[in-house]
Amino acid sequence: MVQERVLPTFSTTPTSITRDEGLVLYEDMVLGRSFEDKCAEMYYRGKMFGFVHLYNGQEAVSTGVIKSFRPTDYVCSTYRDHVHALSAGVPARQVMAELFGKVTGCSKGRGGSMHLFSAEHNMLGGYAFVAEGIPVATGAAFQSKYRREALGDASSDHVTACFFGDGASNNGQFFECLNMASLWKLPILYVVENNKWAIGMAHDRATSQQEIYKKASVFGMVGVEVDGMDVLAMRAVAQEAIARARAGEGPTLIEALTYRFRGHSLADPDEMRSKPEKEFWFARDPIKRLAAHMIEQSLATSDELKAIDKRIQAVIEDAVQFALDSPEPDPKDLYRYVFAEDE
Ligand SMILES: Cc1ncc(C[n+]2csc(CCOP(=O)(O)OP(=O)(O)O)c2C)c(N)n1
Ligand SMILES: [Mg+2]
Repeated sequence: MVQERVLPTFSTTPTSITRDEGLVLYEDMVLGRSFEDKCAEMYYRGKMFGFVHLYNGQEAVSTGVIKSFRPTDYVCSTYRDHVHALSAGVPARQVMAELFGKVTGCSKGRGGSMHLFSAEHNMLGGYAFVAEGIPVATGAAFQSKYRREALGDASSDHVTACFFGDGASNNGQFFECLNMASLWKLPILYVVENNKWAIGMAHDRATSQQEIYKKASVFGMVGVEVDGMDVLAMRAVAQEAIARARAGEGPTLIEALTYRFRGHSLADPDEMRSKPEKEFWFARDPIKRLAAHMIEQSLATSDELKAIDKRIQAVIEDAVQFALDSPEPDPKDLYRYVFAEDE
């Protein structure tokens, strides 16, 4: 069993939330979880092809960061990208249709599960290659700064969030990009979702310095460790990092300690991880934790939360129906979108 790291000392104390803020966070996490539970069902019913990687258990990371963003900020993900896209505002219909390979999908049916894009929602993509999104996100942060400082566009104060895994943090692109981002004080959050595993490779067997956030220090960057199963802690750390980025004070490396509740992909029988390890993390389910907090603090009743669950279920059913009813891409359009088209 992978030794559990003692859950972190926060650099930031989670701030209290209002009822409305709590409901937004709750709804977003329920959307992510329910959407993906439905993905598993549709995958096993043969509606999706290729690999499908689910995010169950990690929702607090996406929600805590992206719901602290403005709609004009940028999000960059990995192949485990459905929930980041949903948090960024890509409609469930468009994400489901993309997973079905339909022309109405956010990547017009060309990308599938691992390649969700939406220019409209500043979703810079899911990427199948490990660590491939890190340079893309770093470039997005660079352009925000360049527009503002070199081209004099004062409105260009956008922040980028770059999500990737513990496995990706051993890739060379991670180190190269952190170096540049710190040197140029780029407005970016590097969010490592440390779920302890890279497919079947345990983090402690692959990584010399296991506390990934400490790697920020060699670049003179702020690095923080946060409980990635606690959306309020995620939100507090994200808000602080976003404020720093927007103020021109540069990047932050955030290591979120989290866990995926399912196998690496829907094709993985998930036999590598021990039962006690899984149980340790299942008990920290971020959705149940926020629900308990909201009820305890009298921010919402159990019935109100159940009503949200029900409403989201209807959104998911609608997304599935939309995806089923949508057409496949036309073979005559095979070469479309390879190059930019004239307006
Ligand atoms: C460059 C590259 N090498 C290897 C792979 C095969 N691969 C796919 S996912 C994965 C594990 C990555 O683990 P991590 O970064 O921790 O992300 P997680 O799946 O845990 O979210 C590997 C090695 C790949 N897709 N790209
Ligand atoms: Mg991992």
